[in-house]
Amino acid sequence: MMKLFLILAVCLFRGITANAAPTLNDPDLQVTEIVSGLSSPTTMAFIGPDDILVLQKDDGKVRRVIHGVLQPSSVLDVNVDNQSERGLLGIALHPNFPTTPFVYLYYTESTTAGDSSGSPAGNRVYRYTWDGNGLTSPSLILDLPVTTGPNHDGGIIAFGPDGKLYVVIGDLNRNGQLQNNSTGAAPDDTSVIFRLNDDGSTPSDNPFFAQGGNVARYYAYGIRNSFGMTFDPVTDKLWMTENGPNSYDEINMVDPGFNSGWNKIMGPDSRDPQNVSDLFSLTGSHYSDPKFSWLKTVGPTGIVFLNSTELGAQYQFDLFVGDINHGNLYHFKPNPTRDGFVFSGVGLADLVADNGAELDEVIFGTGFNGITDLKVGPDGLLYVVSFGDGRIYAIAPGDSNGPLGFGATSLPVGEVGVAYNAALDITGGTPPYVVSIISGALPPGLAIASENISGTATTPGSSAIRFGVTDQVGASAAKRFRLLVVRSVSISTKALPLGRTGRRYASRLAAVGGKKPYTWSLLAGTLPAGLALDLTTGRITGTPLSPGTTDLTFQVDDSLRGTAQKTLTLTVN
Ligand SMILES: [Ca+2]
Ligand SMILES: [Ca+2]
Ligand SMILES: [Ca+2]
Ligand SMILES: [Ca+2]
Repeated sequence: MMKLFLILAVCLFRGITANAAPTLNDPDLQVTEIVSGLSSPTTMAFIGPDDILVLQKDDGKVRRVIHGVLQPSSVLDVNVDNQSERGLLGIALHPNFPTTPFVYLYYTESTTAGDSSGSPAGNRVYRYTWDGNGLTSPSLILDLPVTTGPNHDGGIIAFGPDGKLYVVIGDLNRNGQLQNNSTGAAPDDTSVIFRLNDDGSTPSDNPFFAQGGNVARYYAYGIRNSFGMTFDPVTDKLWMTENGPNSYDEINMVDPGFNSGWNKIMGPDSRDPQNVSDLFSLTGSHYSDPKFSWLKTVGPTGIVFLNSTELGAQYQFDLFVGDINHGNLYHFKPNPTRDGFVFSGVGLADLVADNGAELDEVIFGTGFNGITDLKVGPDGLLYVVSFGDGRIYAIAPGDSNGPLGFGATSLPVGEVGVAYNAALDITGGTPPYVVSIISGALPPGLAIASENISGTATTPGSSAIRFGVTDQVGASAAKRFRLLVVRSVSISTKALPLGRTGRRYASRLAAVGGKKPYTWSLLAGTLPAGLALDLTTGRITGTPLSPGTTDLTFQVDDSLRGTAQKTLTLTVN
């Protein structure tokens, strides 16, 4: 891990960023870019829906992304030392944020008046107050060592479901008791996960509290370095990623008093020549094997449980992990007791990915160009920070149906008194859909149900209506339609002209309203012999053969299925 940021920095300097675009192994999911243009982003926090604070490692700036737009000015700019893995590294919101508007930051503070490389003052946790626009009123709540370093500074901070602040720092390349060297220096705040109250004071229920001194603040030790901590939303237990030297990266479940074994044991104890008896054991501590290890190191970083069903019920509460070396995203299925994982391949029965074939089972996505953080957004989607791309991505259900929209291009004309039914024909996105009227109103008598407009209009007129549609994953679209309702069709002919026996006769039935073309029929009565009705034009023509008077009931049908009848009298002299 120690060289990873440097390697990435070198690659970026040379312009070697031709990584493939991020891709996922699940064809039902897709990667969308939320924002680009970040400089070496490390970690992020959602301060609201579509409102993200994200940290930039090397310039100490906290940037804000609102609705996918990177705000031009930073909300905070601190003086960091950015040598190797030092810099602006970790962010956590107070559990009662924004009611309690505290934002906590972990960074390597510089001794200089600007950013520096090689002039660190300390690794420090400050508590800031979010005022709606910026981070103000810094208060130092934890002051940690920074030498030897310059790598293994840890930097992830997170509040647990117990309301306590957890802070991880790596070994800073030291070799004391906290690195399981019993004859080394006394506990010196390295290789540790701290557990603190929200003001930095020490909770009395910490595992080593009774022993006082430095160790009273510790929750776990023996950690080489970590770039990821998260809490299981089901069990409340702490999980973290740990970075091995040239073998054995780890995923650990961290109970109070956990000793991860570094630097006597890395990876499973059974694979390591040294044993638990070789460790430095604080009273009340315990060693546990990792729940998963990579034999060949990948630099695991961000870790999060997907506390949502937005990617499908099959992923709810599953664990996701990112790496910095390859830009891979990994997926782990917890076992029923949620203290380990379920694997299908026999090669992972030993909980170690020994080769690429074994690792394939847990690779969920690739091409993220150096992941530094994973978070579940307020929208339930999985967000990924790409260090190399300077981007935040979101993983969301794919729209294999295409983008959400309206299939209907216009609405058919309605007619007063005639049953109406028109489909807006929603397409794309992820059903089910919710259709609503954003502005305007449907003509009286019509209503919308699902994506259909139906009913019987009572009043002629023209309406402009803007419809909106939202799909299951919150995508939305809108479209404006005009809906014209014409008056009912009626026969306007008042009387039929008189006919004369043996003389040519011609008249034409007329209608108004509805929608042409009309079609005509004779519903009752019989035309005088010699006359005929043209059903298309409504013309009555011919030469009547004999005198008489007949009542004739005509019907007109229009193209909107409107219909009207009228009885007229035809007299032939
Ligand atoms: Ca700065
Ligand atoms: Ca370990
Ligand atoms: Ca061993
Ligand atoms: Ca194996």
